[in-house]
Amino acid sequence: MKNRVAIVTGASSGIGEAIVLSLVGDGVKCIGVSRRETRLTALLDKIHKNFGEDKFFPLALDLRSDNAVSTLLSQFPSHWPQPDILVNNAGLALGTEPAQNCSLQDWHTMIDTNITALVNLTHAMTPMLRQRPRADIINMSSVAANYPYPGGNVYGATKAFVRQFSLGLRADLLDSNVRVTSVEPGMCDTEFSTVRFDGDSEKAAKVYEGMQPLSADDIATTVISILQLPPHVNVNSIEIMPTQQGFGPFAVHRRSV
Ligand code: 8X3
Repeated sequence: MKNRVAIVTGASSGIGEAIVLSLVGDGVKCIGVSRRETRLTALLDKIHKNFGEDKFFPLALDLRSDNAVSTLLSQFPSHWPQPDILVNNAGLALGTEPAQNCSLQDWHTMIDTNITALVNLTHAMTPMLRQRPRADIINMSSVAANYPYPGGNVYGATKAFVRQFSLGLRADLLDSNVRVTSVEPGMCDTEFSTVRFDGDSEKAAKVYEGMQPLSADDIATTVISILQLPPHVNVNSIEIMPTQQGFGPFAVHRRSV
């Protein structure tokens, strides 16, 4: 993994932060993108202390905004090789209400963050990645892409987009050295549920009560294992659930007789 350079979005917390720390620990230089400058600075300090200088380059950007991608491209550290790993991790869920009660603004925020920002960055990076002797795109999807559940509506649909877009990229990049993987985690104890419940951390904690969810480190370990596979091996998609999460029967709504 030495001499490789990664861009990780959503780098300031949770799965993104864990992936950055694992990559840097493995000798990969990381450009970490997040809207939260203070959190990125804290991560930079942590990396300086634990791994030394010139390993992490923080970029405080909102990838949903118009000029964000060109700003990102123009600010790569010029003494580093061009990036050859893209981890599209930034994403969020908002709410678990049934469709008829959802906020349209929340739906748009999920589409803008989980789809539009990811597509914008991938579109900009793909030509560059194709030029590298080897390259990887890791897209953070979800089990919600594969299994509908009540209240998952637009969140699940955005993650289904991420999974199918990843497979489509594989088809288009077949003649290159770029590998693409859709990573599809189940319940993972990060800020995910607190964000989903609009900052209500008590409600969020209940989601994981009495069971052991995945941790951000579990997902980072999975991502590193995928990246470490030999270049001729491509993991197309990988679904990961806590052992204590499973599947339910089909729901049937019966009319009262
Ligand atoms: C979220 C996974 O199982 O909490 O991406 O819906 S789950």
